[in-house]
Amino acid sequence: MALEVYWGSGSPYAWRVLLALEHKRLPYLSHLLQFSKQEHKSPQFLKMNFRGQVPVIKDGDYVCFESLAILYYLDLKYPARPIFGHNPEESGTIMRVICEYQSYAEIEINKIVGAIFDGTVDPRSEATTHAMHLVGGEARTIEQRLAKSEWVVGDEFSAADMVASGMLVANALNPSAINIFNRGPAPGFAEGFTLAAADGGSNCDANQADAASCLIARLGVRRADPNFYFGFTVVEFGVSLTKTYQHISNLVIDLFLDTNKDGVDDVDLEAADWKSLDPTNGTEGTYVTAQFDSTGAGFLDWIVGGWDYNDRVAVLPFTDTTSGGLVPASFNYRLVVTNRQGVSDTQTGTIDLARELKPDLNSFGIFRGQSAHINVTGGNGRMLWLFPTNTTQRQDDTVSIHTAHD
Ligand SMILES: N[C@@H](CCC(=O)N[C@@H](CS)C(=O)NCC(=O)O)C(=O)O
Repeated sequence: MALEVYWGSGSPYAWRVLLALEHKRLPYLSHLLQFSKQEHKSPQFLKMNFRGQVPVIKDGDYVCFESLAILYYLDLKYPARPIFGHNPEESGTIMRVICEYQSYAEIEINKIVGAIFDGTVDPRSEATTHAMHLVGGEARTIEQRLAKSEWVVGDEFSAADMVASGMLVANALNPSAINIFNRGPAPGFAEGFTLAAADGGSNCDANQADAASCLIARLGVRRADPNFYFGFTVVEFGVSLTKTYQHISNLVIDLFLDTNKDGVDDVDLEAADWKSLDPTNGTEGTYVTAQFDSTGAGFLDWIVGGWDYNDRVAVLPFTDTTSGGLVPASFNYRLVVTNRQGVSDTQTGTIDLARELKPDLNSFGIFRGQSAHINVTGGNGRMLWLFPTNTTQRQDDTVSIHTAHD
């Protein structure tokens, strides 16, 4: 029998459980109780939870209430996509953050909520102001964590996010801003793009990321600042790979564009070692971009800078149609990355630059220990951020943006 969940609208405790069920992709039967009709005080409900509070779950004959207990039960009973960490240290930290939240934040939040909704406390009282200060302090500890990672603990959504998400609603009302924090040890660079596709290429899925043929991690796109390109209007592609390249000249990166979306490629944007593109005049070890039309006629575009040995990300510039290049505002693409061993990987997708997400800064340096607060306009979507000077494992990241179209 399907798992059943009893919940009430606007209850952050119930949200925790719904988030866990969704995250674990567990099918469930939803019972939305009406507080106004006192459905949570009915004799049937009180049999499940004598306190008359949501959430409650029923899994076969087993009934559980108290949101944190439910999360714990669900994780033990359905261990796939764990929410209490992958090892004792992660579990300890997740539980620590939850305990801190419950001991120091939740108790104060409930005083403020009481003041606003139930009228049990005077909103202007010293006690409420004091509670607000304490909650602000606790919120900052969570915010500091989120400045360094997309999730409250570690690299994944966990029970800590589910528990603290009630408090984070204020943050979620303004998710058009992102924080980037340089954890050190050196100054770093951040490069922001609109994500084109997050999955790997055709040769890999999430379970095969280590396969030799799985090269592509993500592709992003943006219009570059013309000041960086002598006034030319240039489209930059941000590419991240699953593996490091010893020298970027070991890679040939082709973006085949179907500009009129008729199923036939009409433009080849290529990034490769200059010598391989122009054996007579090209300099070996200099990485460049070039553009070719459907007849094979082409031109050298830009020298690619900014990469380092053993990186796995690159920013590739190509001049657009308004400055004499072949990149239009909208097209279907086939990204093909080929390494020196002749292994190649392919990703296909569609790009529409009218849907570009525009951060107020998309290319900047940031000192160790500093954070940058970046506002984004342009609508909803996902951004790809590349950190070329970071350690290779952490050179790319994605973030969801929700803004009104500007
Ligand atoms: N500690 C409980 C709190 C549950 C709770 O306070 N639920 C509220 C909704 S946010 C409720 O059902 N209130 C109805 C009542 O107490 O009469 C948990 O974590 O599940």
